[in-house]
Amino acid sequence: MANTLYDTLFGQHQGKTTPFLQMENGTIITHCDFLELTSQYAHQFCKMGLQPGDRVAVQIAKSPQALAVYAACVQAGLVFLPLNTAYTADEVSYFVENSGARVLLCDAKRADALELIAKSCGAVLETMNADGTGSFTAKAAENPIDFTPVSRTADDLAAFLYTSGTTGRSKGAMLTQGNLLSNCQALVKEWEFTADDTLLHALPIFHTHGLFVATNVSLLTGGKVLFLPKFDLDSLLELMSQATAMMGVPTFYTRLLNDPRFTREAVEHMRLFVSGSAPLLAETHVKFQERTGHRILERYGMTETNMITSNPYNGERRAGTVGFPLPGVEIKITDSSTGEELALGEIGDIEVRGPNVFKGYWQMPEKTAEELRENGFFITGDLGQIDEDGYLSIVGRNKDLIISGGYNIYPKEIEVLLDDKEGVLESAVIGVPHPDFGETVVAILVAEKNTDLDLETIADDIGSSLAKFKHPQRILTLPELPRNTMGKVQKKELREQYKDMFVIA
Ligand code: MLC
Ligand code: AMP
Repeated sequence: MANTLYDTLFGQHQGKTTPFLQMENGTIITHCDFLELTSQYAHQFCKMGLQPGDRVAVQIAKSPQALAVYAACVQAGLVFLPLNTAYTADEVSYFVENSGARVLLCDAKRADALELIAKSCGAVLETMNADGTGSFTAKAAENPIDFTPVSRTADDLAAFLYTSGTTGRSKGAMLTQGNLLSNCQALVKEWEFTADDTLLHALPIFHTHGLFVATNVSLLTGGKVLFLPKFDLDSLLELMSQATAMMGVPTFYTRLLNDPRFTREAVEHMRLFVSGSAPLLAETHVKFQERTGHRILERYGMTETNMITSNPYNGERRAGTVGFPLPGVEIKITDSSTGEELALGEIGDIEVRGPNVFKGYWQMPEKTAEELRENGFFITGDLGQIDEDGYLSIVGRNKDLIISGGYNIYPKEIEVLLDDKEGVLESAVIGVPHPDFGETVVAILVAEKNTDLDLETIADDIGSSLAKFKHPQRILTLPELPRNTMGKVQKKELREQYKDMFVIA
């Protein structure tokens, strides 16, 4: 039996000395170098007693070694579980425990904070630092540089990505080999990626966009990746001339446009700019074209579904829309209350079905059943509309979610912490427009009778258990929250009230 994901993304490059990753300082990691590391890591996981299907949780900086851990998991049939490096120990603890991970890889600087957590969850803690050193890599260095991939089917799990929920509890989205493979195959075709491409990669590799879209597409074609540790405007501008394509969240594009060095000449070699993970303002789209002559290609995806739709590579890339379903993917717009399909042009729930759609949430059959219908359609929680030419537009969300700089933040998770603070009667966390991050977090508190809230202390308290990007940028108080006749808090009203809070005049 084969391991198709491994063979197709990685194994096909066996023995090739072609460049895979080019680091900021010019260092090249060839496909062959990369696969040798991968095999050594796969051996190491086996030595640690891991069996196919076991979860490997990693909270490590973006590096070639970190990427090789992903590849090693695929090769050894393990489930890769990457975690945002901004997560606090409290947050990591939940993921390790919930997933039952057998290993937790982290930076040595975090080892003290995470050692006990790993132990209490029955996971072994090993370190891997931003420069690739660490206890895991040191142990793996003596291992053989080849490893026979463990047999896997398309239905076997390849990764867990945690996505927060409206109840405040994160859910582990189970992604199969088939989900990942079908999606990058579709994208390579749609976006015409070839081995001649050089992708400018400044996204994190703990999310779908940077890992399964950007990296898998490059692995499938054998193209080169300019692998930046993170988004840095200067590096991006410097390396742009060597690239042919870039993928980013809208913040990448607004930041580039705010820099006068970003000119038509600076993008002469580029053939494609892709945007996704958050709404791209039509205004950004237009400004980008005026400045560079390129039309950004906007696509739409989710952790649970990988990529769903894309504007056409050849054909009109329509601002404010996310294009058409990818080959093999079906979408429909349905009535939220009845589930019935709506007519063209009507606004309703976006549902999606196809080989890209995940298997369900780890150990949450009820949650899975709520969102993944028996007929295979997944209810995205996004509201959309399909126009007469077939273009999908996302017009809103049927889920209480804030997307800040491409990171998802679920208000409920913050409200639960705020409501717990002394003197707080209730809270509402909302997203308001932000010039850099698209949206940002604002918390509104109602104090208990005759209580003065110490907002600074509250911010500090909740901050210690939440990743920085989730911290409210402002905390305000109101005598009461607006409610409808059913008693439901009217967040729409609050969002309207505070929509100009961060707008630059
Ligand atoms: C960083 N900070 C953020 C933030 N990122 N705050 C709010 N929202 C964010 N997204 C905060 C840090 O905590 C820090 O706070 C300060 O900003 C500077 O940190 P930084 O690391 O220097 O930030 P910066 O490099 O400017 O990062 C911004 C960014 C980054 C937009 C480049 O967030 C990013 O790479 N986002 C991409 C997210 C992504 O890949 N999403 C894909 C999800 S997949 P302080 O207080 O310490 O100064 C998905 C499916 C799909 O959604 O369709 O793709
Ligand atoms: P995540 O759960 O992190 O995978 O985020 C998925 C969510 O990001 C989707 O449900 C959408 O709400 C949003 N999203 C992704 N791509 C786009 C896009 N191009 N435009 C608007 N929203 C998007």
